[in-house]
Amino acid sequence: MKKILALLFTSLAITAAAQQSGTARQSVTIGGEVTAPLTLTAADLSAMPRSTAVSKDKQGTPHTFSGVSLADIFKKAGVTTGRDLRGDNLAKYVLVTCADNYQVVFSLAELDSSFTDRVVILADQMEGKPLPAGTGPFRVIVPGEKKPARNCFQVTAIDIKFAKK
Ligand SMILES: Nc1nc2c(c(=O)[nH]1)N[C@H]1C(S)=C(S)[C@@H](COP(=O)(O)O)O[C@H]1N2
Ligand SMILES: [Mo]
Repeated sequence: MKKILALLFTSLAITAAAQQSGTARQSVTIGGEVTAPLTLTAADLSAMPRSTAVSKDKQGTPHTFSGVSLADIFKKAGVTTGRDLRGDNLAKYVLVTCADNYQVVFSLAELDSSFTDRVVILADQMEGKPLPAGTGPFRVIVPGEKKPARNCFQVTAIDIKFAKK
């Protein structure tokens, strides 16, 4: 019995440690108001068109990130974009969830190329290398913001939701 408890405790501790260091999830799910829910791995992302985004860190130092634009991910998942992003669809928002349960939202329109030229990406590299320890494997990068609080790291899920009542 003691052995079983010890084993159970060890496995729980390992799971917790993996979650802390971000090694638990090596994929991002795209769900909610989509026609084709996706689970994207690093290999899936590397097969998609690449985009870059420059953003300053908390210290004010700029970094160049690369990955796949949320717009291209949304195209693949079947999210309403462009001409279809009107009427009730303007009440849709994007909820990004991270391994530490940090969450940020965007309105769908603020990520759409028919509304803005700003390209928000799901980055898997910084300065051409995998993301620094504890911030990968995937990080949302929002260029042009005054602070990097929405550059959420260890992203596990991106869900499209409807705010409309
Ligand atoms: N998953 C996750 N992402 C996060 C945070 C967090 O607590 N959890 N903090 C945010 C905040 S408040 C800031 S200021 C930046 C810090 O990023 P930097 O280390 O690149 O400056 O990360 C953002 N991304
Ligand atoms: Mo912050």
